[in-house]
Amino acid sequence: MSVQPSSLRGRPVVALCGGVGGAKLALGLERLIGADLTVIVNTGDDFEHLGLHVSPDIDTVLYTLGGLSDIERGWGRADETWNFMESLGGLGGETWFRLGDRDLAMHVERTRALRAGMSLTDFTTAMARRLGIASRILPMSDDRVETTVMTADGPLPFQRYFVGLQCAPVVKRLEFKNAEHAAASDQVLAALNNPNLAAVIVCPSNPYLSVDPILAVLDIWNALERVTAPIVAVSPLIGGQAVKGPTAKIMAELGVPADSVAIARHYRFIDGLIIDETDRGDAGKMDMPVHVTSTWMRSLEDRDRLAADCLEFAERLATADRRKVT
Ligand code: FO1
Repeated sequence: MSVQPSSLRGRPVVALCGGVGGAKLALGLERLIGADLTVIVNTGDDFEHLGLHVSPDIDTVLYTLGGLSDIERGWGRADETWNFMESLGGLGGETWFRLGDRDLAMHVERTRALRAGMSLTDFTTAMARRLGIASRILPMSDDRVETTVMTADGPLPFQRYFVGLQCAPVVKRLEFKNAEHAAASDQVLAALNNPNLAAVIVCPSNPYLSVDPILAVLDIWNALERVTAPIVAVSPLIGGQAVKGPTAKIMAELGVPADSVAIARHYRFIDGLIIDETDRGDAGKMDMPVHVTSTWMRSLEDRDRLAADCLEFAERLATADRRKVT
């Protein structure tokens, strides 16, 4: 496994994370620094489905770090069976959003806990502990924030757009309903306000669908503005394409070039960007320090190596007067 840079050892790190792509890096960070890591997860995708509270990105992070995830799909649990879905379909129920038999247990238990008055933060913390995860996994807020995709065909709730319509409608803009009123939890604020904080890592999640909802929570944005530790993002694009998901399609629809330069402009609050070797030619076009490495996480070793790269880059930014570093 990769080695953590010496000056950061034992110091806390915060990662901002969406679902599948981001969780891969969160796993590398968890393996590298364990209990020193806090992952703040997007909950703009959460919705009530079949009477259950579903938190897709939180579950993706929990299953990935807990070693239960389906590597191929990226979401849901490994060794899944679909008896519930098949039976539901047979009864004429809704099957457009698939809940596997094993996964169902999480949604049932979460719904029961929330209805009994437990916060999403406490529930997620309890599940992380149960799954043997050393890092803290925190929802961005315990208040509901609803990502709504404003499309050429009208407004769509996130999962209707993402799963139901397979991201086909043309995106005009995104709305994060209630984000300005949603409070960050005490745990999220404590992690970001920690004076010993070594780095904030923005995982290679979709900036528009998965990271922006986190930034739209005013408490989090304000806390990030006060952070003095380096804030480093990993571009989700490799050669103008995301490894998975609609990032490039959405950028094109929003009239933004699908490249790392646009990602750097979008993340105006960061101190440095990590881009893939394929995009090395973009490094000189950005007015911020850039680190070029392989960002494609195919193996566990790739996740470990990119996690170590993020921390090393943050360490260099903290000590090297934030000059251009490639
Ligand atoms: N993604 C799909 O493409 N199809 C599904 O049927 C689906 C079901 C699902 C159930 C639970 C869960 O935690 C995630 C699920 N996802 C599914 C993934 C999810 O829609 C997306 O990965 C995120 O919301 C985007 O980050």
